Parts: sequence; C-alpha cells; structure tokens
Amino acid sequence: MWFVLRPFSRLTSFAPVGCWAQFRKMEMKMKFSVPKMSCGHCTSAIEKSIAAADPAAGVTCDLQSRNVTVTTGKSAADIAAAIKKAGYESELLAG
Ligand SMILES: [Cu+2]
Repeated sequence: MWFVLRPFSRLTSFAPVGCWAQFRKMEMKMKFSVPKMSCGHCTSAIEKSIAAADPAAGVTCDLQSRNVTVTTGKSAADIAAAIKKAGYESELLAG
C-alpha cells in the first residue's frame, strides 16, 4: 500500500483533493464511547469538532448507545482530542 502511495505523495501534498484521496485510502473505522453525549446538541458539537479535525471524516452518533462511529484517515488520538475539544470525554472501543 505504501509503495503505491509514496510516488504520488510529493504531488498530492500540494493539492487538497489529492490529500483527501490519500486519506480515503488509509481511512479506518473506529468507535468511541461518549457517555455524556445525551442530545442533539451534543452530537452536533461532536460532529462539528471532528469535521474541523478531518473534513473528510464520516461521523455517526448513536444517542441510544452513546457511541460515535468515525471513519477517518486521522488517528484515534486525533479524533479523541477533537471530541474532547467539543467538551466530551471519550473511550475508544474495540472494532
Ligand atoms: Cu446534549
């Protein structure tokens, strides 16, 4: 995978669209438990904050289970930091 991406990294690093495509190739699905997420305001704050950290991220908030599923090229630590920035503690769940 890396040997495919590397020859293009120098070109794509200057092109936002290329960067985005690169992120898509490396993106991971991760699930966080956010116990204090209790209403629509919480989910929109979290979604906004994650979008600020990674505009290409896919975010699904489940209020019932209080889980946030994120598909992103960023690390789990980056996403946890974004959730914290929105004012919520989170815990990375397996899967
Ligand atoms: Cu709320």
